[in-house]
Amino acid sequence: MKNELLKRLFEAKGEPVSGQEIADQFGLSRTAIWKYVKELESEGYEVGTVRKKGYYLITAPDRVDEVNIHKHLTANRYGKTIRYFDTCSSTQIIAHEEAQSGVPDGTVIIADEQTTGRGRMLRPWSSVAGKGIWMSVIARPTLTPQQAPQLTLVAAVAIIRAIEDLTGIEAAIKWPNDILVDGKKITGILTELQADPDQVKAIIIGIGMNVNQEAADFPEELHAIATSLKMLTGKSVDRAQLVAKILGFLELYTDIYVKNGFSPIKLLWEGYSNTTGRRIRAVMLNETIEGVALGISDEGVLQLKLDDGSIRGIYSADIEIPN
Ligand code: BTX
Repeated sequence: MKNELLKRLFEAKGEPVSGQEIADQFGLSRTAIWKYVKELESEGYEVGTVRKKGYYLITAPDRVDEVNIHKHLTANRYGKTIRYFDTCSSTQIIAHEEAQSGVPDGTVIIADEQTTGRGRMLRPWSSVAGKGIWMSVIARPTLTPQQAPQLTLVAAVAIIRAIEDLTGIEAAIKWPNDILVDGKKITGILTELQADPDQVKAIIIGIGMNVNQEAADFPEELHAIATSLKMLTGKSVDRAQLVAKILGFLELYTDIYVKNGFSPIKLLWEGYSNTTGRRIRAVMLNETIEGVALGISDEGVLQLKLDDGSIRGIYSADIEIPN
């Protein structure tokens, strides 16, 4: 009910909304509606009252909840269902549980803060309250499990487009899952799979984006390697609007991938890649090799030309750029 009230306040764009009418419609008392208004105020919304006319919204806090995201959403499926948490362990963990319970394609789990956000190989992901986008999208595209890893690259392209559209910042992709600006990490992507041997059940696309942090919001060890949109532009960014943009591009590019294959995405991806054509070091679990990055294959596998002229396909690694 509180969400419904909020939705109406937003839709009225500052005009008064009659408490009496809402009360009648939902079979509640006016006092009940007043209590919901008080709850909204305690969450940071500023609500005004006009006698005999009702309530109107003065300001809304920068919250990445369903109502705020839906104000900007253009996607048809992605983001239609949103579960928002003020705080949670990891949206990725919750998304895995929700995916098992059969939620629809494009369901989003999003939190204002994560206490145990994680990256690849369970590395910690810094997810402070109120400053970033910490979300997991449950996608159910008709793909084989072999085609699933490319979704990390699809997501990277979608995120870069969203950042560019909203802020004008031109970010770059470091294969496979980092988005960088000026060599510092602004976004990490973690793609995980639930599948039968021949069919994808769900792909959980975890996106961690640094938006409104100041340098002091990052732990010491990240100062040299992380940045945020606010640190780059000096301006705060409306996180809900950015989430809606990411979801729009993510749906668009996922659909293109499913319908037309990876080639169109690969073209876009290579335009944004900061590794193609450069000498790089691929650090893998058991081995570290150096060579020139030639680009990616149609399977999203990084092609590395070694000094002896041979070409190696890299499926998973951390990439470093040697001095
Ligand atoms: P990754 O394994 O490529 O990167 C993890 C590394 O990035 C860490 O070891 C650390 O050095 C650095 N790092 C940690 N936090 C930050 C940060 N906020 N900004 C920049 N660098 C950082 C990348 O993994 C994938 C991250 C996905 C995070 C999302 S958030 C929503 C979802 N839920 C969840 O628990 N994970 C995903």
